Amino acid sequence: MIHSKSEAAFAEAKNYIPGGVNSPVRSFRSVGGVPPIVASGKGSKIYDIDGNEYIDYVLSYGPLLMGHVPDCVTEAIKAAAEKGTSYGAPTLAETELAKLVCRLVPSMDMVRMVNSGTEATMSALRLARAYTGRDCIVKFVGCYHGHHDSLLVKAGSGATTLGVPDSPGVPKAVAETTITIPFNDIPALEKVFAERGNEIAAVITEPTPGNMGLVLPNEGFLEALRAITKKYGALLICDEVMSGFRSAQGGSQSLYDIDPDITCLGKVIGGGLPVAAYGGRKEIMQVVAPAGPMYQAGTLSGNPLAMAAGIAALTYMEENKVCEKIESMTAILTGGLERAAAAAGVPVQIHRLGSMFTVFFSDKPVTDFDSACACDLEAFKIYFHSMLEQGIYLPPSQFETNFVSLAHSPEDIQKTIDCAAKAFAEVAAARK
Ligand code: KE4
Repeated sequence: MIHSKSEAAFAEAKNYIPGGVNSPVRSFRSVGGVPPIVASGKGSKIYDIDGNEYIDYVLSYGPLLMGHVPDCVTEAIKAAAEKGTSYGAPTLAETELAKLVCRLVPSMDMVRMVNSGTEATMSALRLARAYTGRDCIVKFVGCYHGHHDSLLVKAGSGATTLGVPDSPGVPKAVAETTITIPFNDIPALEKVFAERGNEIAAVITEPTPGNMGLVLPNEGFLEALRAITKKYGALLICDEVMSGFRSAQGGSQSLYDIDPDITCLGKVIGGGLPVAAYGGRKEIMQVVAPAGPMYQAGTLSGNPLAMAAGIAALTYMEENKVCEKIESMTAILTGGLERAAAAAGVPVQIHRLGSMFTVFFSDKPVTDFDSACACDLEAFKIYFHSMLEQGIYLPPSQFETNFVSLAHSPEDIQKTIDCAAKAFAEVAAARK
């Protein structure tokens, strides 16, 4: 593949944007090389400015459930744009999307729209602190909930990818109110609550973490989490920004039958435009201004373009049973990847949930941050670049999750498996 135009464009971008990107993981910093500069996307494909075509498993890190520019979303955005892009006033579309979200995620009686997952989790924390009158929060090492101070502590995703899970700039006083424990570690959870239970406002977790790669909860872990938070009067915040409408139509809380007090959503809810949300039981959400005293606001929150895109995406998803269809396609893909890795003699752990999956380069189970970090990152690099050069665009980090869309065809899946067979063979050869 030729990448000369991307190389030149990326060099220029770095003169004006830190690292040349507006979000660190896009920089390829951890895998090396120059990221293709994307010119367009359609369906399951993206095209870079050198004219290369890729089957896309990043899909904007989750939002594009139907693939790039599905007609249902594009038409809705065009129609909304012709009427107006933002008003700073209430609109019918905001209530329509709120009602749709509350129906699809029954633990949410009410919901507030914001513009990013970071805003959603930041606001959810403030709400938990306001509702309980307590200051401390508990998070799990390797879970990523966005880049605000309280949660950028032992965070996953780009923070781990770039080796800065505890970012400079987070005040010590703030970090001290954030208690971190390993995911899937019930004894550690019980110890923290025994020692500081009456200080803890909430536990926030990705119920099925996707930011250390896709790591699944052990049997009984989420149930124990729900029980102990109830026992001590702490709130349970499920951060489903990634897993919402991805692990299942009702999110991971529907798969594990967990009833959180607050849920955060993002990505798919906006159909590719900036929408995120936090919501939960009415008695909790009534604390949010102007109904209650907890302040949170946003100039572009609930803007008409994003609402139109979200309504179109979620409506199409529900009416066409999209989640089920993509799940079965994803299972075919991961089955093929497992067979290809075995044939090449490369030990991998492949985790799949709904339309999300991660290939961990490890010969041991991956159940938390430490076991994810023990993966063979050199092997991942070889696999990643081999796939990229063959026209398969994967998230450029072992600590990310891959996504499949409705637009991924059986031919795309088979090509991906065939390319992976070659990539695994390159990994095996490099080990000799
Ligand atoms: P944003 O602020 O990036 O919209 O959402 C933050 C966030 C919150 N919670 C979860 C579970 C998330 O996965 C995210 C963001 N996910 C990453 C992908 N691992 C976004 C990619 C990026 O940082 O560019």
